[in-house]
Amino acid sequence: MARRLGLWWRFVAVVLVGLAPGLASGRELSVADTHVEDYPTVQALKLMGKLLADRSQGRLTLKVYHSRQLGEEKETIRQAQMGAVDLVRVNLAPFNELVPETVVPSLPFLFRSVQHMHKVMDGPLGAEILKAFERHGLVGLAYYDSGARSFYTAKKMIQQPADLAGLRIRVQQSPLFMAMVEALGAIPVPLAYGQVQVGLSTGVVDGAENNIPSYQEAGHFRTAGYYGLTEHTMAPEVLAMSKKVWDGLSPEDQIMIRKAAQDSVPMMRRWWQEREESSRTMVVRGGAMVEEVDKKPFALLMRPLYDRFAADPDLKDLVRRVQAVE
Ligand code: GTR
Repeated sequence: MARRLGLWWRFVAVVLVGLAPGLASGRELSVADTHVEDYPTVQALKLMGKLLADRSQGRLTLKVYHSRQLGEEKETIRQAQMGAVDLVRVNLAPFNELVPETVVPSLPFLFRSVQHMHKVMDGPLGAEILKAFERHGLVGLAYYDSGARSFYTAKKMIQQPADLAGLRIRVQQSPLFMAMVEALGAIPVPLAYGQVQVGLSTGVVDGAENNIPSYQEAGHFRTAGYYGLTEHTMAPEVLAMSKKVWDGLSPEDQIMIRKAAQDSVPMMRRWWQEREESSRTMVVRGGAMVEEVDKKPFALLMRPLYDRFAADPDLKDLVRRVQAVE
């Protein structure tokens, strides 16, 4: 009898050990971000991971691959489409060719203020643009702040469009961004983010455009010390998931993931504001000059891009609806 019981317990133990990994092992989702670990987007992803782990009792976790560990943005987008990486945090610009709707919030001088941008992107129009990702193998989850992008060069302060004439300006890999620079009389040089610092220090490019936190984080301010606040676009960041992976999840897990992404947004915005201030202080302390600029002549020259890049009636209508948001 005792021997039979002993065998029984041994059987139970083997079955439990066999089941344990299945029970305990949840799902570790991977997410790629180009920025360094202390950057607000990466911090927000870590917060999202914490929310996910807490709410699923450790069954769903997020492994954040920051600092371009999985490659440049365009590569990580392709990886996500294939399901090789589960999520990507990327700026809207590298999506411009793939998801035409992303062109609209990237258009120059579209948003009147950060408040206007938040109102649009937090509302039905932002949701409509996130939904558009699904036709391209991705599921849009949330937007993160990215401030406004401005021009900086190694040679001179950009105060008016004429200052850009003939300069080689690095842009994101987006036809719209190339055209923006062309419209101002400069020569666009599309480069991945990770190549910009070398481009600036070797003189392959004379300048670039970005928000102040990226200008500081990537060290561009050391070589290109003139930053003129043109604030020509406020294209936000986006967090998207591989549709292949998404479709394999239960509806409960899908809801939990979307909610954790969106719940990381308010903190991200606070961190973003703080980072904009601290980065500005750091670049100025590091010797860079940051100056206000009259934006009107820039906006005027870039205006024809609306007809060119939002010629499609649906995109034109989306532009109109964005502008109508009070
Ligand atoms: C940053 C953005 C990155 C990347 C980079 C760039 O502002 O956060 O995702 O798009 O700009 O210029 O490539």
